[in-house]
Amino acid sequence: MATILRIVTGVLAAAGMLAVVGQVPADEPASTIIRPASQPASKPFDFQEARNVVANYAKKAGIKDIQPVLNLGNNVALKLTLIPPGEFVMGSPKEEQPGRYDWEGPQHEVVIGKPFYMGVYEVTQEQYQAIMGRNPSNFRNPKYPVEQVGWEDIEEFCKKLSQKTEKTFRLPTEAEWEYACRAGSKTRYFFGDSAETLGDYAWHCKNSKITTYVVGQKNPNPWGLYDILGNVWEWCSDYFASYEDAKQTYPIGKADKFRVMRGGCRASLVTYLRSAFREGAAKDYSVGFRIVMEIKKP
Ligand SMILES: [Ca+2]
Repeated sequence: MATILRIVTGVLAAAGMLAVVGQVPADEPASTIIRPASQPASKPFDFQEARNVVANYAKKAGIKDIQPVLNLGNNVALKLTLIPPGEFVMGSPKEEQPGRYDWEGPQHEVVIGKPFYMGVYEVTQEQYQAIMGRNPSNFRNPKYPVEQVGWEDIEEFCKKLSQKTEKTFRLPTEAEWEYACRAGSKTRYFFGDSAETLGDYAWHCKNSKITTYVVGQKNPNPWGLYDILGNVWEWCSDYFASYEDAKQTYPIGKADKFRVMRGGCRASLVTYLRSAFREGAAKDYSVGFRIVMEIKKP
């Protein structure tokens, strides 16, 4: 994986495309923005505390459904959870060694101005089959995450899913993904700095026997997201780009054919499962994904 990223970064540098452009900021009132990033680094965001933050935000914003479940037909469900808006510090500090790459920095404050729903699990094979009528995965089980999926396949998946449900589905931006993964933590992993307990939360090279697993078997992060680290890599909507000159509100990578994927996978080193770790690959590279459902008017 690191080889892929080095190639990507080299191409970007050669093309002079290391800048990051920002999207138009939302006009979300500042009063609705919570600041989980203010949690001290030594105290990762607690699960109950996170639930309270979500419940309080939902009440204030008039959002009735914190964990909607959509029916995709044939007894296939899609469960999502509310991620409230907030601010966080994206990227890792230079001292986050071993395994840190320069493109994880510089750290920068990011505002996620709007709430969104995110898939509680990676998209599974039965969900993908229900929407796309096909299943490209190598490790086959309806409840395993779908893999062997390219970035453009997901565009098609989101379009079809949006049409079927009359909602708006898309990939998370890289900033949304890291914000959701960190869940208020500033530590290497959302549960702390040590990889000793990583196996309680994630499938990775040391415990997976290199296969994928039924989603949701490990402990979730404080927002209630399962397998956000490990199992399968998760595509983000962004192009792979440097954080230099990154805009702070709704950052999104500058156009190029390489896209970002996050979270590491069943075969990854533990350092690849750090919250700040970034990987880039061509759009037809085959991994997995997790989706976002937009909230129009919170
Ligand atoms: Ca994952």
